[in-house]
Amino acid sequence: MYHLLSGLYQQLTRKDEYNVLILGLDNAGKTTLLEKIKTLYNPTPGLPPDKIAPTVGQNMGKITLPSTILQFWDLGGQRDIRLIWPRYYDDCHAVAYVVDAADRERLEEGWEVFENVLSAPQILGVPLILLANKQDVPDSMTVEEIRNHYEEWFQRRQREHAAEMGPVSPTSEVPTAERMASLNVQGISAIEGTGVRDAVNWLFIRVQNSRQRSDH
Ligand SMILES: Nc1nc2c(ncn2[C@@H]2O[C@H](COP(=O)(O)OP(=O)(O)O)[C@@H](O)[C@H]2O)c(=O)[nH]1
Ligand SMILES: [Mg+2]
Repeated sequence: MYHLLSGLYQQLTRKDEYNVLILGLDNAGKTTLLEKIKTLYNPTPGLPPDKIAPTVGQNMGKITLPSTILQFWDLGGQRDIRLIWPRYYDDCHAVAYVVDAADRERLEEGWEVFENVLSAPQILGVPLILLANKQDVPDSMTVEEIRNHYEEWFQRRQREHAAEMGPVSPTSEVPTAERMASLNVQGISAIEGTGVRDAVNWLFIRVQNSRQRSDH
């Protein structure tokens, strides 16, 4: 009887855990975002922005939602730390890619790294949101501008590749092109918290949907 009841209890209180990777260049605002998510969703607040040092290694934060735990992984964004990102791809259920919408100079570098993430086979079927951070900065780029900038960069890169490869275009580019058409871009301010709940909700809904699809 005890086993039956405890089994039932476990069934009713079961929470599925999902790993969400927060990726992007260093200084994009990944750690600030993670701490803001902790502050918004957990009883004990995350670190305030002035206590956040550049990330070496990883930071992790868990939040509890209805029948779900989202586990956010903020991996460092510096060049040599980026080499370890692929080790996390196998166990990842969603990706939030953060760009600094106020730093036009590093946007292209950000797209190159983004493209690298997208081209990983483990990431192909995984829900992905692009976060245009620092919307509170007065001359930061809007969601629309960020999307256009990425599309232009992507098309330019395609043309350069095509020129290098000759008339046969590489088929491996197709999934990326499709993905771009359905790419979800969300404006946020990790410091002020604007847009952060919307982004977390989107991730929550999408990981649940992909669970339902893989259940049968
Ligand atoms: N104005 C503004 N600054 C931000 C925002 N998010 C992060 N920052 C600042 O950007 C810098 C880098 O942030 P951090 O979270 O360490 O970036 P990370 O390297 O991607 O983890 C810090 O000075 C943050 O205070 C934001 O939404 N608005
Ligand atoms: Mg960091």
